Amino acid sequence: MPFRVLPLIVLLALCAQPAAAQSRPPNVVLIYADDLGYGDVSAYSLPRRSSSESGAKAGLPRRSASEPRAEAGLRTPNIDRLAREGIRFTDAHATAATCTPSRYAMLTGEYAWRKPGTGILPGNAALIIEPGRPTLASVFQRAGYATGVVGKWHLGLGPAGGPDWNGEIRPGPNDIGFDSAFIMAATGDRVPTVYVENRRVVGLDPADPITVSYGQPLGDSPTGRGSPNLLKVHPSHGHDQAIVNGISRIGYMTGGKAALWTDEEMADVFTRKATAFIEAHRSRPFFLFFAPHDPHVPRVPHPRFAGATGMGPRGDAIAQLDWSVGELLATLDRLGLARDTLVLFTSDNGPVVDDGYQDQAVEKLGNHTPAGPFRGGKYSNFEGGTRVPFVVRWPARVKPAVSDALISQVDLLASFAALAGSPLRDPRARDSENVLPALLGSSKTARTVLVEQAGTLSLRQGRWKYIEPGKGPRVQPNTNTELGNDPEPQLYDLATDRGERKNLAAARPEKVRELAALLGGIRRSSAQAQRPNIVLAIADDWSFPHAGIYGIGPSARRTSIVWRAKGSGSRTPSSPRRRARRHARRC
Ligand code: NG6
Ligand code: CA
Repeated sequence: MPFRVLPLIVLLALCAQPAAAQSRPPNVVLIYADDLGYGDVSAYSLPRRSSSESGAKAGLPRRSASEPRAEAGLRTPNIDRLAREGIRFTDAHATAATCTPSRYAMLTGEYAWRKPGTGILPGNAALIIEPGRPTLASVFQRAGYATGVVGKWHLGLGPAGGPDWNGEIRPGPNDIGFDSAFIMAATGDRVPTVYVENRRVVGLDPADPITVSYGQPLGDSPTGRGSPNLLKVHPSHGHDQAIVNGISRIGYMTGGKAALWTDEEMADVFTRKATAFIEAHRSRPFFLFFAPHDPHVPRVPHPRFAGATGMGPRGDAIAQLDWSVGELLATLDRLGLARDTLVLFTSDNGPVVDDGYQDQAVEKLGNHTPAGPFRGGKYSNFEGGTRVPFVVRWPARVKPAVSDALISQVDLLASFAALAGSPLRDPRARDSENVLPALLGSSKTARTVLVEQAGTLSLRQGRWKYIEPGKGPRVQPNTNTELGNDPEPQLYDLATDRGERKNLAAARPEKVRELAALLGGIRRSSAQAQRPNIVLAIADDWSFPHAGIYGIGPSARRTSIVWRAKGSGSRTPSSPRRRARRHARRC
């Protein structure tokens, strides 16, 4: 080889490699904890604080030693590592204060309150995401990613009427963009207590078919209500129907004995599946939606976590969750994928202490504040309902920081679509805003307004929070949650009152009116309203065209009408839109 050619080849090879590496989009791992509060992560309860957390911007005194802090027992070193190496967001929100609506909105880009039937689902509900609409998974799939979901689903399965647990379960995650799925149908406290892999119940013996009922009890199978002596974990409220693994649940179930899960092994099973997915797809871009069940009830962590925190099963389940996160991070490190993988850690709603089982969560809480400095928790209109831990790490692109940008999980669809290079243009995903610059740290701001969903709707705009009047109870006595319902409007200035203690509605009626009107506008906006219709009317002569304009009816206001006369040199009518509207009204 001539001497002159060699450096050229080396140079070309050097140039080619980084180019190829750069052109590969990042892997994305979305870790979605269940019922984990803002204050449950030690990076949030013992933080390097942002200006808004320290009160510096608002001119507040720094937090005093007497304010709540996580006690030494509850540490989340792996989630903290993500926060240290990435961006820790302080004003990021689940879209709702419970699971199903949060997951629905995050996956579809549509606020769940727009769609009836998206409340907390029973375990035998039909799939509530219609195949064909864009989802978090389908945008990655379209961009050539391998896509997978592991963990809690709670978005229903099967057609109207629910799934056939003994046959093929369709439609499900595989029909809305996931190449592979290993899930539980609903929650740990709801039957059926089995895993579903792609379209089948795992380990089902056809000779022992599953029957599920959310109405009548099935035969004379023991229940928590009738046979409390069979229980190792007792309910505190509800949860007194089918008994599986010594724990009574919501709903009745018979059969499927070989397929029943063991709660103590669930985190291991899901974590193994998640790390296997990463391993299997190490050589191509992948999107993994990893949705652990911890620390949702029933809290039955593996015995190796028993006593890990001194806070009883709730604390130990959080330690287990942190371990799962650590396993995923270690897998990325081992495979050399960490640098080019965006890991996003967050939670589906705020925290709850007693959610229906006598698991010592209340007794062993000590001075721990699961919702951090915020009021309320799961089920609540107050910030504790939706403001959750939210951390983004992507070593190749994202510099460690703390961000106060206002973000909702509903934004992940548009943002990840932009990240994957397949921008979203479907009006059904209209509530999703592309906040990628904030997620990657190049912008300090994201949304200007955000709707929070619990018993009623709230609107966030900058420092302001408006909670619309609601008829529900102020407190849920079973869970001891301040729900934030009030027949009067509520207005809080979160810059000076993040704990939502001082209702300013009476003092600032104009602000209440402004925010109520804004919320009303968002509520009324529809998919069609986002995109105008366009009618191109071409007149053959000067008579009004009868075809095309007829039938617009109520859509006339959002219809742009382009009026042209046929042929060159002819005049066009002076006010085509007004004439068209007048005509549409007559029709
Ligand atoms: C409630 C359950 C609660 C939990 C919740 C759903 C009772 C009394 N309470 O109805 O235990 O399962 O539903 O939680 O049944 S979520 O995180 O999936 O939204
Ligand atoms: Ca939840």
